[in-house]
Amino acid sequence: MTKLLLETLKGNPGERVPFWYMRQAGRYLQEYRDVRATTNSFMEFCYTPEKAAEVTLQPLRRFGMDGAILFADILVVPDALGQKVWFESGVGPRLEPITTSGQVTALDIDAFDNRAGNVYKTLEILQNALPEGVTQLGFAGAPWTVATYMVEGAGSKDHGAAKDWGYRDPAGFDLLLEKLVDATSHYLIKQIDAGADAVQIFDSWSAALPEPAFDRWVIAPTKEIIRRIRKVHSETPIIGFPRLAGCQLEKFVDQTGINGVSLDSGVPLDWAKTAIQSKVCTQGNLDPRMVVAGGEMMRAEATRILETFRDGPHVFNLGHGFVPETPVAHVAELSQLVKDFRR
Ligand code: 1CP
Repeated sequence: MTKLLLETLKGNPGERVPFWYMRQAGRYLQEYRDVRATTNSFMEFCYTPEKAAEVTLQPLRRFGMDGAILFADILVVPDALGQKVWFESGVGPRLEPITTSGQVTALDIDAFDNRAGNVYKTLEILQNALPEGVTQLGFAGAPWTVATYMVEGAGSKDHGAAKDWGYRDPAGFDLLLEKLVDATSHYLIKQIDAGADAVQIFDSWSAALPEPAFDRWVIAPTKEIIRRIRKVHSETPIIGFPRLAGCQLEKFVDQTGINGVSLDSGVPLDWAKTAIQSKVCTQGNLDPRMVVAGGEMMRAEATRILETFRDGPHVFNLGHGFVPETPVAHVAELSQLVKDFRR
């Protein structure tokens, strides 16, 4: 059976527009909360293949998405490199900050698979458990976004610590990004080996970087990761998500050689149809808060997205992840609307 999402990412759209949602697994689902409650630490939860595979499948049973996104987190990479990572409830991710080149050198790529091997095992379980026709998506955070957490030691609003390091000591900061390029390329190649049909690189914090920084910290590392993956898996589609990159999106597409781009909700549709979809597959971009609200606004905007991109390859998705308070009934209604739409 052909995989509609995979074919669409390769530039061969079918009769229907495939869909999946960022954070389709997560706290808005009772069954996720039930499994989550059986493990204390979030990282340990990510590293328990049976549980991670189960929560990957849960949203598909309810809503019939065309894609199953591996359940893990972007912070697996620093954790597997040996940085201490933990999640504090009500606060979010915490890390022991890395601020010197000495600490970067100490990050140990040779031991990476001791921890990340659990994630490959999740994908192996899913290979046998996935419904027919469903595309398996792997993912990783992009080096810049992962670096913001590694340097700050937590999530941050302005990524001040990472920027300060990069602007004061560009060569030193490059060492960290290079280490992340090595780890992330390896990690994504191993995910594809273990069954991922396509992979997404999340650059959630690529917003508001000045042009030279965007070129050096977003485009260059992403381009290098893509080059390394293609050397081994030349046919596997790669989706980029330089969130809130605005008009830098166009050069991101031209210079990285990415196969698909996930659009945040602020990207104007007609512009993206001309500037992006004419070159690669587009994905997105319903505002997740519209699914919280539901109703006519949600239906109208979802339909506008489907109609704008109907003539080329497009994957229906959100502009960012579901929030925990999203009503399940709204997700069900949205999913039916997308499934019923014909190109
Ligand atoms: O138990 C919980 O519900 C904790 C919430 C949660 C979940 C469900 C976290 C903590 N991570 C995840 C899983 C996750 N994270 C997935 C797989 C599940 C799916 O999408 O269905 C993916 C792809 C991610 C990716 C991720 N993690 C990103 C990139 C995408 C984005 O949201 O921008 C980022 C930035 C993270 C870091 C992270 N993980 C979790 C939290 C609370 C955060 C911090 C976010 C912040 O700094 O605002």
